[in-house]
Amino acid sequence: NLRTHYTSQINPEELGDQKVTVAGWVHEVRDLGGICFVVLRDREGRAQITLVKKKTDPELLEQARKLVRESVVSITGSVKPEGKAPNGYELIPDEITVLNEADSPLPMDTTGKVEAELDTRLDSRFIDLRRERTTSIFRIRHEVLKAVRGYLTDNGFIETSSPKVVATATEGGTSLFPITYFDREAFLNQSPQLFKQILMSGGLDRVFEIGPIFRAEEHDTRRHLNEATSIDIEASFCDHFDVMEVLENMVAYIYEQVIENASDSLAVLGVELKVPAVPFKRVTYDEAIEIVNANTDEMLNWGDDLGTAAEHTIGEHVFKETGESHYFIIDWPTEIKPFYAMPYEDNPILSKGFDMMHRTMELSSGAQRIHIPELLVERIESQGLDPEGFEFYLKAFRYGMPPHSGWGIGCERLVMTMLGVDNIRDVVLFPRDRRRLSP
Ligand code: ATP
Ligand code: AMO
Repeated sequence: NLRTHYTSQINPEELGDQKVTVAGWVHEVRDLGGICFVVLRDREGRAQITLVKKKTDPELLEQARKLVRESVVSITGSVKPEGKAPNGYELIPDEITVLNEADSPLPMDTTGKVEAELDTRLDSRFIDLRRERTTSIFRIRHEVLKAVRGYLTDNGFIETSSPKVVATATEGGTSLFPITYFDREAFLNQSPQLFKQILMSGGLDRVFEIGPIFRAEEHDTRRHLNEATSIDIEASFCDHFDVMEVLENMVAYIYEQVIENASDSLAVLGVELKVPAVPFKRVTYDEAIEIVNANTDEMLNWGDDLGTAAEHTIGEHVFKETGESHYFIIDWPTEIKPFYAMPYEDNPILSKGFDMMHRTMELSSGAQRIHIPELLVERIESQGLDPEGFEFYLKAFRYGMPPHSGWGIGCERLVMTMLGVDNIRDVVLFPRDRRRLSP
């Protein structure tokens, strides 16, 4: 047996004097002459292995003293209560097996004494993950995705998957990664958009997907990735306000679940979470423009898109007013929303598209969609796109397409804003950006 217990599973009251086997990395060897301490680290914590010179087989003691930091070992010993050791116990070892010896020096420091640059950490992610701080982020990400699946499943959504190799663009703004698909040109998908809409014609009624999206964003920012994880939903017989409710309630639920299930990880990161209050404030596009024009030198005209600086101004304004970081911007000009966003029937220059914002950045976009094929063709053309390329999509609208709505939220932006992380790369195990294609 290479392991019988995680270090955190050993209760000295229960297991006192019993034999256990722990396995993990050599965190530290402290040789004080008469006594030698080895600290073993596994995913769940640390254990102290104590070797008293007078009471230990000299060969075993010598082996312990020579352990190389960060090597992988399996150690069998008996449990002894010890108030000063991590988890209140120490192990008196019978046997130490080195499973894989680490080279030295290490590519980066693991003790947290020296804070390595992000690039260094990403180059050696396997070592970076041995730091509690880094692991905590990915434990929280797991809780976030678990909460998403739970929330959406409980609300009648079916989990689906759409192809990532596609023939057309969906999100006009950003560019595509072309790939070779046998003898044809193809692209990596920017969004499940067209497919999740087709599923509405299929009658799946409420679907969600958690999957990669690819965007050939040229710029190098703290909040853009070239490969991101998108959480998407689509729901039939709903308007945009209905799916906005799903979104805000889901976000509040995610925060609750993270607080409930990942309090240790939050503590490691020094983050005190507050569940966002629902409903989130709804700011209209017109109000957003007014806020920017009243509070900054920037003069926005009706019809302009909101840039990064404008988003910050609006975010701060809403935060001052409500004490909340999350809010919606609704009633956007139809012209600056994607072709699939439904214009208001009584005022078609405005669309039923919305953005869900965090004080610091956009988190999500969504809309009620156009379900009328003639109007959809008109909108595709007016955005300078060729409806012919969308035939596989348009076909689904001609044989019984219900009114429907949906949204997409970036998982990484959700996690980074939750944890107050500055750089999106910190919340991705192996980020893809302009410069980084490996590991
Ligand atoms: P879209 O949904 O339009 O494809 P997005 O989801 O990537 O964009 P963001 O990137 O958050 O949304 O864009 C928010 C705003 O920030 C946009 O109005 C955009 O013009 C602006 N923006 C995007 N990239 C940069 C950049 N590198 N520097 C400054 N502003 C930027
Ligand atoms: P949008 O293009 O706004 O909308 O994308 C939705 C959300 O996905 C995240 N996101 C990104 N995160 C990191 N790096 C990127 N390059 C990146 N691009 C997008 C953001 C963004 O708010 N089809 C629509 C959604 C819909 O209407 O259902 C769409 O893709 O958090």
